[in-house]
Amino acid sequence: MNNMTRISALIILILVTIAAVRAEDGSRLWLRYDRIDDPVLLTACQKNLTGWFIEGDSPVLRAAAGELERGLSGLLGRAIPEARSARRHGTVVAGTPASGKVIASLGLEQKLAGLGEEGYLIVSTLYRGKRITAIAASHDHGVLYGVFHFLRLLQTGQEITGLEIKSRPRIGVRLLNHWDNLDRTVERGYAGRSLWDWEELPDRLDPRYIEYARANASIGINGTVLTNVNANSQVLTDGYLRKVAALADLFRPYGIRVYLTARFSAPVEIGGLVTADPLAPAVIAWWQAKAEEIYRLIPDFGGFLVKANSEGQPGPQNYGRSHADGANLLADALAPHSGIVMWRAFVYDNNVPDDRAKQAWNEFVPLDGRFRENALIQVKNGPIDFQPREPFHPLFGAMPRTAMMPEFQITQEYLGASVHLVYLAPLYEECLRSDTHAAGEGSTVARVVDGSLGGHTLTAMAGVSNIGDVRNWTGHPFGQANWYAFGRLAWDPGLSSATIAGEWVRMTFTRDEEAAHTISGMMMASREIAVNYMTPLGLHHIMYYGHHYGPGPWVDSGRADWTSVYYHRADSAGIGFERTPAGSNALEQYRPPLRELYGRVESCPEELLLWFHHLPWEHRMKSGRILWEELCYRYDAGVRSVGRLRSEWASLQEHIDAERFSEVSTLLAKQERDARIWRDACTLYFQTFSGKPFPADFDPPQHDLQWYKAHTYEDIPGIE
Ligand code: BDP
Repeated sequence: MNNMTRISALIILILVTIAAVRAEDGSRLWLRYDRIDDPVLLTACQKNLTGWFIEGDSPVLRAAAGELERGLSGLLGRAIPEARSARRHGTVVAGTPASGKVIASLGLEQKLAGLGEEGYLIVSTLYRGKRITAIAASHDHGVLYGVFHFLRLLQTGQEITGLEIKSRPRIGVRLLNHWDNLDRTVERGYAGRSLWDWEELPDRLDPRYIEYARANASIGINGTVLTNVNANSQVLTDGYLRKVAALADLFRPYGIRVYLTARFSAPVEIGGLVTADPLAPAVIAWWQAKAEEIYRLIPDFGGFLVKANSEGQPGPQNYGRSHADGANLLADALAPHSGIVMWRAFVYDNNVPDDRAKQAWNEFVPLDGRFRENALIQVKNGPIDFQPREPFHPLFGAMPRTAMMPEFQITQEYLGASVHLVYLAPLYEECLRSDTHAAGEGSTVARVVDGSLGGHTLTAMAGVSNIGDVRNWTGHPFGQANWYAFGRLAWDPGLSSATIAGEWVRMTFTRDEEAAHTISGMMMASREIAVNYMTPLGLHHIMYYGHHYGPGPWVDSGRADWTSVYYHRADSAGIGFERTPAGSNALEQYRPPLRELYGRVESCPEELLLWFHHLPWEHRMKSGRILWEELCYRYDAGVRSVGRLRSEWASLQEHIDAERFSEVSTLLAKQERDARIWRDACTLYFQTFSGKPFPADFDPPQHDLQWYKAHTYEDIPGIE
């Protein structure tokens, strides 16, 4: 190569490298820290932010420092290294009163007292005559969270002067549940393989582990259950525990503890015992020794999550013992080390019950008051299984003497996998805001969960992760919003899904007001749209057997309460699951005002109508249409609305980078295609019962029912 060729090769290489670095592959999540693009705002921020420093030194404070440096330098468009003091106007000082003299001199102790270990203050104040921003907390973790909050203000284009912000989490334990297997497959995962590379751990530590920890810390998540609820006891063996310890070491500076799923039969499978009976002394001793072993390696290990006696998982009932006996066995082993047990209420009886929706309540309510202080019951948001819409689970508010935590699904098992744009925060919010009436009006699920209703101090919330090893973490670029929203709501269940969407869009896509407004609007509409084209009017569990992605209302074989016909109960007389006293009476598990509300056809919200009632096809709906027509209308409206989402997205081209613009466009096209399949398949199938023609303005299905029954999906990640 001559010199000229060398130089041009070098230039090309540099350009390619810059392009690659700038590639918008979504890997930076909402922590992009790109330079503020509004010149007026940028100048104002540069003027008001001249430097930063962290008072004190610890791994957590170093993580906070790293984030401040990275965030401020990126957002302000120039390198801003750590300053040595607060002698200039516009310095950001972060720390605790114990870690340095600036924060100590501000007299914030009183205000900080009520904010706990994770809460923080962000205040604009004067220090020796200079205007500074103080990010103060009682403990280092609070400082880290405060730093992320401050950066969020900049990322979302908010004021950074005159600040007087106070925040503390309303829920103590804010967890992701990974349904990740040791072979790196992910149950109901649609974003590639598990992040945890068990073969390489503990020797090689993938840099993404730190990225993962940063992302979680930025939204307040402080724990992660690394393994699937359908557990493998191998993870509790020495070799694996050392791998888990390596992850715990990496996550610790970001305030994240690790937890594991405990397979109830582990004492037999890896301990050589002949029984796992929770009352057997040898079993008790085994778990105690196991806990000691774990805490020797991981001093801040969080505890266990357990799925027992459900869908084939072993549990205490195998030995004639109760869920309380099982949970307490593990709780006692963990208690000396301050660990907790999260015992799931998602239980499937071996016998098919008269109504699957009643089972958890029936099994758990009699056990109220029998669980240890360090045990929580982890309850899915609804009584069936992460459906597009369910009423809140009646267990919330029904066990006042027990700590209850909700489990939401972030991965979209029943909501279009990583292909459909469905923003789930409205679903989470709907559940959290539901009034259980447990102690009169205003006894919302959020108040059960944050402990304020029952006076519980141990509080927690879990989200089943949608994260995998694909470059953008979640497959669908908008899947990131569900991870983000879960964390934000776990910190403050009172936040609105719209506020969260607004933040996320500005951090992830654009700060252009109009464009951000359009994207938030798309997100806010998306869940109801999916309900319409999948399971309108309270229908549920009519997905295809196995993959749950497409429609399968005809599924009628196998265990009854795993079939669709069990749930929709369509016949020539009508459709819907009668849960009033005239049917299964699941209604009885709700408090009287709700029994009345849901129990009467006239007052039952239409979106839950077929959840609680079996109604004739001719039933007159609020729209004036009969039920059959309304059903067709809803399915159709769902598909049309996806068309609207597509054109809204198309209008945003100039505001979105080419890579993500085209990725989302392609996904929306697929979503429309598959929403249409839902609509056509379900209306054709239900027509075989209603015997009625399609409404005049209803575009007839594109194929016959046989075609839909035989249809398979070749291009959906994670679906076979
Ligand atoms: C269902 C999933 C199944 C899970 C189960 C659970 O289909 O893969 O194992 O929930 O939550 O939704 O245990």
